[in-house]
Amino acid sequence: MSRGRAALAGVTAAAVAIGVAEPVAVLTGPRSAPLIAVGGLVVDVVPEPLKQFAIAVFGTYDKIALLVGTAVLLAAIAALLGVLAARRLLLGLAGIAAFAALGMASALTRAGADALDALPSLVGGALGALTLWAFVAGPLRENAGPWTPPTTPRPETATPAQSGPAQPPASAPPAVAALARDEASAGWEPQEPAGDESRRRFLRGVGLLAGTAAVAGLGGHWLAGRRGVSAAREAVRLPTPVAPAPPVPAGADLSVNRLAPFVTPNREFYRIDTALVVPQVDPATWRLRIHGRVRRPLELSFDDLLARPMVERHITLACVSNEVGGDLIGNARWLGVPLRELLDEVEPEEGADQVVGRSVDGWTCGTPTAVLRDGRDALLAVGMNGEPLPVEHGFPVRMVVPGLYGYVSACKWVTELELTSFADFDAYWVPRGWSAQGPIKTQSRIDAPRRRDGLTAGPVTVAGVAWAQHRGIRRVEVRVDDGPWHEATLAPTVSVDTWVQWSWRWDATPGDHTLQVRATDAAGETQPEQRRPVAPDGATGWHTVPVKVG
Ligand SMILES: Nc1nc2c(c(=O)[nH]1)N[C@H]1C(S)=C(S)[C@@H](COP(=O)(O)O)O[C@H]1N2
Ligand SMILES: [Mo]
Repeated sequence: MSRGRAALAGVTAAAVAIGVAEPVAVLTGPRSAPLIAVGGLVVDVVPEPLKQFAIAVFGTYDKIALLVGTAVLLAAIAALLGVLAARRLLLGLAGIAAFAALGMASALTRAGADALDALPSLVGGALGALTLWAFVAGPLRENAGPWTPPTTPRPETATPAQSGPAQPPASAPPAVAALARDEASAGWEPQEPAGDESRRRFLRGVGLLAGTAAVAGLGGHWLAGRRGVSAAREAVRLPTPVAPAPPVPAGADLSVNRLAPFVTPNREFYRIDTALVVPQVDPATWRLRIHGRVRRPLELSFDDLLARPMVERHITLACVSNEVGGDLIGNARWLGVPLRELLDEVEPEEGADQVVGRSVDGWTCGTPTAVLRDGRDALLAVGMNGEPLPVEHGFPVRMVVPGLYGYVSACKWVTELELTSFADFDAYWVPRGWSAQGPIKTQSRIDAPRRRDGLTAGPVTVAGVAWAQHRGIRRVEVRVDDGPWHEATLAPTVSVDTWVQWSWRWDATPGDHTLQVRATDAAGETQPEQRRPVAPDGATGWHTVPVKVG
């Protein structure tokens, strides 16, 4: 078997393994599919700098990049396994078994996994191994005899000694000629078909099996998608809040071209999480357990939650991984139950200084109990901008806490609140090098003009947003080319928990210039010039934008 064929056989076997696992995963849940399960394990174990690199390079496409990367790596290894198998079949089969075991182990170690989650990798591995065997030693192997005895009658008078393959008429087209030759040789040498026949059978096998893998994979994926919760989400009727959101003041939106809108539409809201497949949580079976160091543990259904008085608030959510000038920030109108009220009911014990939010997928965040009870509008949210939470933003229920980065507070698909202490428990990102405490740092961003925008000399509107959630913004200043600072005009905003838009009229002169912005919070604290990276507790520095004026 040539190396090329052996490699192709290996890749086909891997494709079969991954493809047929998909329809099985329709039964056991998308997170048990081998590619997703292993990818999820990779997300949890890759070193933080690499993850940062992925976020920086691929932006929010890091997940697709991870899956494509995993697939490419897998194909390379599978090709190698094919070559290995051609020499010693057992080695190739052992390689496939090792991969199946990895897939099974990954699926079984995910949060909330049960024994059935091993099934997709098991079935995939078995059929992948069967495929490899078929190519290397089974019916699809090189020089294997035909599957069914040839029906072509032998040429009447021919004997192996005196007659070669029958010759087609000289005028026959090449395909017919090839066919004639094949049939003849099949008739003559059942154990040793000509190289052409063998190659054709090999390629037919590859095509058929790869096609089956693709159909099974895509079909399974599609079916799994139909089992999602979008219908359940559409059926949710959100209650009217007893405390509606204060209206957005006229003028909060400066409506400058390229400036982020005051309220971020759900479709444009940034998304950050460790979930390779969006958890599909059925509100009918959803439960929230509030437990741990409390005197009166509480369990709520979705209907219990909806029956409670709801408040609606604009709150600006920000990610700790947001670089200076970055867009991992958004402002929405959230509808939910105040977490303060729920905590009052369960009566936390003294010293239970941390509330751990736990998602259905096992992700955790740790929020200071004191912050949740200090009177701010920390919400157990069910609505976002007038709709049930979008599935990727945590449907049916998530946390939203003004003033804290998402990684310590904004648990999506939340199913548990556990009262504990910071001394006793580290949430997901803490052992990975991020600070246990994550108050949002004061920041400001220039949205208009953008980097290297071509501008014409004369008046130019410089505009952007600034935020210091739960403290509020007092002042925003802009400067050009390290010149004097100019105070920008602040648009009205809803509350200290939301960002604020600002603008400044610049009389631009021809040439290359640098615009810079800095904000001061309501306590009089100005954001520091010193640039610090996002880890461990949020970037600092002034957003700087080079522009060209013609
Ligand atoms: N279950 C779960 N919730 C999560 C996360 C996660 O990885 N899993 N990431 C958090 C982080 S880091 C941020 S910044 C916010 C982002 O919320 P969004 O995706 O709705 O913008 O969600 C938080 N909630
Ligand atoms: Mo984040």
